[in-house]
Amino acid sequence: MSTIRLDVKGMTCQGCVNAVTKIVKRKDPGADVRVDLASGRVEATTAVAADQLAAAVSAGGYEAKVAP
Ligand SMILES: [Cu+2]
Repeated sequence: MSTIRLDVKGMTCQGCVNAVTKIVKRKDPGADVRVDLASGRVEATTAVAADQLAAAVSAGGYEAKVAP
C-alpha cells in the first residue's frame, strides 16, 4: 500500500466526487480514497499504481493525471 495523488479535472459536484471514488474503489475495494472537490486533488491509499488509477478515472470521463 502506498499513498498516491491524482490531479483530476472535470469534477463539479458531490456526484462527481462519488463517481471518482467509485472508480478508484472498483480498481481496489480496499482503497482509502479522499477527494478534494475544490482543488481537484484525489488522494488514495492503495496497492494499485497511480498511473493505472489515473487511466481508470480518465476512462470514466474525467481528465486525470498523476500529481507530481
Ligand atoms: Cu458532478
